[in-house]
Formats: sequence, C-alpha cells, structure tokens
Amino acid sequence: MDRRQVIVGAMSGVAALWASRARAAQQAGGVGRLTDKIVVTEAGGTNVVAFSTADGLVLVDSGAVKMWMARLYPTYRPNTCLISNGLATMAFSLPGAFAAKLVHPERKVLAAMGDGAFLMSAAEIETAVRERVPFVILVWVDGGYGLIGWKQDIHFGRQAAVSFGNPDFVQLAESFGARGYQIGAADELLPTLRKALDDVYEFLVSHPQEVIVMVIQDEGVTPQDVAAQFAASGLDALVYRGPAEPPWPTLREMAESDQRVVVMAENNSSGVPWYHQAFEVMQETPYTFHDTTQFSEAPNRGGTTGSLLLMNHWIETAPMPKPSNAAMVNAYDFLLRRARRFQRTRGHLPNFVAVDFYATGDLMRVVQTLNDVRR
Ligand SMILES: Cc1ncc(C[n+]2csc(CCOP(=O)(O)OP(=O)(O)O)c2C)c(N)n1
Repeated sequence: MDRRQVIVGAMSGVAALWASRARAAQQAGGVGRLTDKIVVTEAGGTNVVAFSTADGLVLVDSGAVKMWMARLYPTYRPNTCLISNGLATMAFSLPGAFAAKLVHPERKVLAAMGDGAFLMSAAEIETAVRERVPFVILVWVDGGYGLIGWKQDIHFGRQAAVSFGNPDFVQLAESFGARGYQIGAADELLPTLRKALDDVYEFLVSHPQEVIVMVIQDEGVTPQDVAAQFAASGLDALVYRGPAEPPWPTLREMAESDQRVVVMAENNSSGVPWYHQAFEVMQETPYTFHDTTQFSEAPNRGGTTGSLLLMNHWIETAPMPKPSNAAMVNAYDFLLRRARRFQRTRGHLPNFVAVDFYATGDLMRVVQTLNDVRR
C-alpha cells in the first residue's frame, strides 16, 4: 500500500486540561470567554513552536485553532505562517499545505485545522497520496464548530447546532493510504509530529530521483524487526527488490521503478528477500585509524569480491568522534587524494565514502569532482 504523511490527532483526551489552562489565561488577562468545548491550547501552541524554528511552513485554518496559533505561534521569517484571515474561509489549510509543499518541496509543511474544517476538505488526502506530495495535517478534535460555539456562548449564553460526530480519524487516514496517529496527551504531540515530519520516507516521497543505500548495524535487531519497521513506515514499498549483484540497475532505472532503497545488514539479513548481507555485497577498507598516517586502502570485510566499494574515512577517538578531525580529513585536497589512492589500489573509485560529520569539510565537493571524472 502506498502510504503518506498525514497526522491526525484526536485531542479530546486532553480537552479538559487545556480548557482549564485557557481559563487560567483568561483570568490572567483577557483572552476572551472560554468554555470546555474549546480544545486548543497553550500546550499545543508551545509544542508547535519547535516546528517554527525548523524552517517549517504552517497553514492555519479558520476556527478556534486560529485564535491560539495566532497568539502563540512565533514566526521568524516572512510567509512561514499562513492564516485564513479576513473572510476566514474554512478548510483552506489542507489544500493550502498541498500547494505550499509543491512550491517548497524542501520544507516541512503542516496544516493545523479543526475537525470541522478538516472534514470539509479531507478528500484531498487522496490527491496528495496519488500525487506523492507529503505534508502533515494536525487536526484538533472537539466534535464541534468550537469557535462558533464560543461566540454563541458569548452572545446567547448557550449553544445550538454546533456539535457533530466524527469518524475515526486514524482509520480515515489509513483508508486513503496515508498514515494516521492519535495523540492522547499534550506531551505526545511533539514526538509524534517529529516522527511524521522527519523520516526517511518523507524525504524519498519528496525527492523521487534520490536513491538511498542503508547498512543497518543490527546488533540486537532481527531481520524480522527490520522488516516490521519498514512495513510500518511505508518504506517497504520503495525497497530495491532486484539481485544485489552485477549488473546493478542504473540510478535512473531505480528511480523509474521506484525501488530506491537498497537495504543491507551488517550481521544477519536472513528471511527477508530484499535485505542483504552487507559484506557479501560490499568490500571495504579498514576503519580504525587513530591518526591520518594510519589510513589504509587494504581490503577488509568483503575481501575483494563485493561489487560495491566502501571507503571508510574517519579518525577514531573515544568516546566520541571529533569535529576537528573531520575538518582535517574531510578537507578537499586530503579527501580527494585518499579517494585517488583508493582507486589506484583497489582498481575502482569508491561507491561509498563513509565519514564523520559529513557537513564539515568538503565531502560533497569531492564527490562532485569524483562523479564528474567518472562520467
Ligand atoms: C466555509 C466556511 N464556512 C463557515 C465558516 C464560519 N466558521 C468559522 S470558524 C467555524 C467553526 C470551525 O470549526 P472547526 O474547524 O471544527 O474548528 P474549531 O473552531 O472547533 O477549532 C465556522 C463554521 C467559515 N469561516 N468558512
């Protein structure tokens, strides 16, 4: 099944807590009249703050959710928080998030909406799944038009015709081929959001030309554990299922067939057809170098038979690797020279270069140079 990023949070479990916090805020100075019907929330607001610092883009729907997001969600750059204001049309945030993700595929996009607004536009999840556009929908669930109920309370002292029943939102998301999560307490919100926003799957969906090779350091993890996690995350739909030996498909062929994740285990891959024994597939260099004079291109695990070549390229220090070493060995000239030496010794450029602190130094520039040479 084709699964996508959609988060559906049923918040009713913490409604009372949040409403009472909101009442405390009201007593402390003027947030308007609030009732227990109003779910959302200082707790939600502060949790979502973490998202705003991470260059995210949030679209906020009309409803009580807007009142709280507008008050509590800090923005640091223009146009990173889009709110349905003015005529305040409901249900804009879901298709709005879709459009925002198309325009900014590299950014994390979140639609924050009430259950009323969500149910007006939920069918667009099908479009998002079909078009492979991953974004996250956070639904505040209170089984009613909360903002309208709030206003009715203020004007009439009672509420009329603002309550409705809801489907099971997690099942609804799943039935579209999206992923659904239910959040039962405020402190679950941030970890769940992170999970939905940050995973490899999101990256692959939004970067359809990218291929990823994973080598899982699987001490204490069975192949069946790995397979279960791949199934739960949706990644199993994208794994490479061909033979892990020459002739390998080209990267373009892998992208076109959408088999873009090559998965290997350091130790045990038995019983899962797309999972391979890393050092039957790869050959590598040693990896325990304590200073730069010790770098060696000699065969290590995988001997000289593996069809993919791995160059290990970092300085070992206990208990943690050091960025200062990475700056030295990931520098352009040093790293390029080692790759050339590897090529002379092993008869081929490395297919993989393993480093510490990949963003320190010039790794990407070196790889670019090497790839140009190979073309
Ligand atoms: C298309 C549209 N219909 C009606 C309204 C009036 N309206 C504003 S907020 C709201 C209720 C929103 O309910 P919900 O999405 O569940 O959010 P909550 O207020 O419960 O957080 C309504 C009906 C509107 N703004 N836009």
